[in-house]
Amino acid sequence: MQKLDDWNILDNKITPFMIPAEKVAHVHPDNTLEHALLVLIKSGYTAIPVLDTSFKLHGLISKAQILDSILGLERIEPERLQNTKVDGVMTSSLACINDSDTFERALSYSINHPFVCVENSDGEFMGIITRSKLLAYLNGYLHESRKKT
Ligand code: 2BA
Repeated sequence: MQKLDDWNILDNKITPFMIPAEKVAHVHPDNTLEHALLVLIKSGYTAIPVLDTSFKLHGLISKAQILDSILGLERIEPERLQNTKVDGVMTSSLACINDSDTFERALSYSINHPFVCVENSDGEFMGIITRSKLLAYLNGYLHESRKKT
């Protein structure tokens, strides 16, 4: 079998794998946790990006973070859902790459992140690249390469 060093796949641009911003479920930093939880439940996703009205990326919000934030000492306090904003609970630690970055960079980030956010050179959010899209492409590429050897 060929050595991975010989393959060009790692240098491929990432934009063909990107889910564009308009198809990415997201919430705003000043939305309530109640709204964020509704979006998360309706979309079916575990975590989604937090974007402002200019499509600038602020962080990520997950179902687990929201549930953790309404845990009281002795009971769950659902009233906090209406009184707390997304930016008080979201994490700003996330994986983000530039739209000119390579497949290799996206793949390396996706080891620890189910999705990687993509920004352009002006810092605008362009979309996300999911681990499953990268793995599906890599899987197809490896099968094709094996057939040729
Ligand atoms: P999770 O929500 O934890 O989803 C893990 C995997 O479960 C997804 O992997 C997908 O294979 C499946 N899945 C979950 N919800 C789904 C749904 N509503 N429709 C179809 N499949 C669903 P990936 O597709 O690799 O996505 C990785 C992560 O990227 C997701 O993690 C989610 O956090 C985020 N994500 C994916 N597509 C998104 C979108 N359109 N908007 C916002 N976030 C998205």
